[in-house]
Amino acid sequence: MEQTTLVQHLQHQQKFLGATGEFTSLMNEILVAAKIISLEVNKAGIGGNILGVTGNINVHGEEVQKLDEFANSTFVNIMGKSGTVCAITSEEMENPVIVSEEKAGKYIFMMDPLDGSSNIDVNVSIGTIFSVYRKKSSGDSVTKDDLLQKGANQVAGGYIVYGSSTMFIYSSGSGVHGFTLDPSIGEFFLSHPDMKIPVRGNIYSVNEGNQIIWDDRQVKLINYFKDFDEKTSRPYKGRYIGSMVSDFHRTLLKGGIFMYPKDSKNPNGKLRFAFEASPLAFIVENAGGRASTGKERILDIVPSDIHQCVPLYIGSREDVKTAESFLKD
Ligand code: P6P
Repeated sequence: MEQTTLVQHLQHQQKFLGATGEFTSLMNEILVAAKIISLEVNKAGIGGNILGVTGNINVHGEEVQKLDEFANSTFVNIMGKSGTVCAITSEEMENPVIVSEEKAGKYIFMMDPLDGSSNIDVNVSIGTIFSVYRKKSSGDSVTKDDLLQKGANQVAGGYIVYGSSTMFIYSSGSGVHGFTLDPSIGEFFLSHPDMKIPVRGNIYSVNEGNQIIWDDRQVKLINYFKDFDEKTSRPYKGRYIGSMVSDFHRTLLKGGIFMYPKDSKNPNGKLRFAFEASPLAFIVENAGGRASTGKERILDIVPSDIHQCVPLYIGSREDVKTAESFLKD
């Protein structure tokens, strides 16, 4: 069977765009890091001491797992030497890494290096989420505005899910495409061309353990999904893995809605705009879906801080619109 690699796919996508190849090279370096991390994730628990916590706390007050740090340093080293990026921001790093001028390229790389890492020790799928932007400012130095760009400015958004198979899903604005790693030869091949999310699903995904700290509108919305109504396929099924990449991947494939609402503990939500909400919003919109804070389109947001959090409603277009009808003023 004819197999298509990511590089072949990107070259076909860009052949009329006069691309310089720098973007293709950047994306290929992401795959190199993904293969290295996939190997570590899949042998975690066998020998080595890669499981467990480092004893450090990240900027969000969360325990840093050893694999978090491994994933972060793997991406920083590989992307930093790729010659394609001038800055790297990460959920695991308070401040950006600015690449030295002789190694710098024209892109900015933002990532959650290993999302869902609290699930590592219980063998639940985890993932990497990333965004690529162009440096906007002229001159050699990277400015604050370069790092705090509107979500819609993304050149590409994507994620890698380290699960029963390792998959790489991305969009560069021309559809959403999935590649699956063939571990026997260490290459990713196109397995899910031009992915589209169902217009409406029948699954809602949220941590209902937070119900006591939600506002009334959110409680009413969840009760709507649980009510009986044959016309709108309700009650919906409840599914929540607690690893966003896995919950999102299921939503992309099967439809429905994933939610992480604001609550009295997290008045701006828990998920990070730059490293979680924005890249997945870019993907879901390119697959025909919708992503909002409940009031505002995620991709219209211009963040004020690289670690800014936002409430997130993401998935099938009609299901997110239903959520907005309960949440908008
Ligand atoms: P909670 C993992 O830490 C994460 O950032 C996402 O992967 C996941 O969706 C969410 O937090 C889970 O949060 O509060 O439900 O445990």
